[in-house]
Amino acid sequence: MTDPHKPEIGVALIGHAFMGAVHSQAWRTAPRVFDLPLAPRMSVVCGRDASSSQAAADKLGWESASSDWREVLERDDVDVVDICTPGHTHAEIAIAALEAGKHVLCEKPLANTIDEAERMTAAAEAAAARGVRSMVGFTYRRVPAIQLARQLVAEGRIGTIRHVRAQYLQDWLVDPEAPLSWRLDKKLAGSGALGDIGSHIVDLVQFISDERVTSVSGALRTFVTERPVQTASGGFTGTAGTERGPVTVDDAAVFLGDLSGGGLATFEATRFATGRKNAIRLEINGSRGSLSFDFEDLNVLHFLDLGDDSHVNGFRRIVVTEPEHPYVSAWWPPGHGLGYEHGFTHQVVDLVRAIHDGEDPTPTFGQALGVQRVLEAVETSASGDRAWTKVLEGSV
Ligand code: SOE
Repeated sequence: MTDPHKPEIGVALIGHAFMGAVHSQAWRTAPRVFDLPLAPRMSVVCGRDASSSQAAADKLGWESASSDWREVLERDDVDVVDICTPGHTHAEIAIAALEAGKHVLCEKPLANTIDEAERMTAAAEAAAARGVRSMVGFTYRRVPAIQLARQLVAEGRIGTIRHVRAQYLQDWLVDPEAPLSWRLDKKLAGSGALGDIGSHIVDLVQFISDERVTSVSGALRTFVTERPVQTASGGFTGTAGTERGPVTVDDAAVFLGDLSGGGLATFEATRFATGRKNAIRLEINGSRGSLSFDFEDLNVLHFLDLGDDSHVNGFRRIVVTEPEHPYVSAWWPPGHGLGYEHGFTHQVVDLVRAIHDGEDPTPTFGQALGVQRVLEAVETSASGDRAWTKVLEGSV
């Protein structure tokens, strides 16, 4: 049911596994919590299989189901195409959707190859000239504490950035018998920890600092090279049979980066950080102060101001749950805190507002291509003798 007093904006979701379910919750929730200028209508969910797509429609709240994304692009009740499929399908679906005049929200990483990402960016820029918008799902940008971190950097409160320490630590592959899912297949996922979670921290560092990673030196490692093939999907682990198959992506990526403002960054993205579940850890040291964040405590930002009197100088713990903080006032009374899913709702809110206002939402495909170029430079460095490798400039 949509708000009868507002013009509708019809949405199609392509892919209804883990990410599709999270995006569905965002589309359901956004108009109920935020005052949106357009009323999202959850028109259709699309997957490869008709009966599981219908089951997803019933469970996740979509009006109808389809097993043909091309047919979905022809529908008049679809204005936005939300792409939550594995990376190898992003380019074809996104480009066709943009050419059909549909706004696009595409999950990260933007694509599996630079060539795909460039073609997607060109299509997005051509579509923007016709008023068709596009956005990439680097959702963690919309965590209130991350927004506050960017604001503090922009206000000059930590001064010139010297060091960035960025980690994305998960442990869902520590067990060597964990199933071989699509995320471990280079043909489908493009890369492993590097693209899946390394892309998030590259984006976050560039977003918070408003600087670019200009060159890198990196190493990639696959610790477990063969696993039991996944038989039934269950989140990103699922169940496995007796057949075994090769892991064709990295389990972990570590790299150093030069920042355009003269600072030095270290990055670590791994699915083998035993005991760490979704620990996105960022620490930024500047000439006037420091910031520190950990997604496992996502309502908190630590901030040190070198200007404080020396006898009270130290990190202060800011609980980012107050009406003054980005997005928070629409939710619960002060102090009650947000979780993983809220960033996805904020993403939908910002996309719908941008479409209504005729503006290009961020992150753009061009910005995501910039992230992709960093990942490519890491792969180039890691495949040789880990030499410093320049990140190519330019959007397309
Ligand atoms: C799996 O590593 C994953 O689901 C990523 O693909 C998401 O982008 C991240 O939000 C959580 O972890």
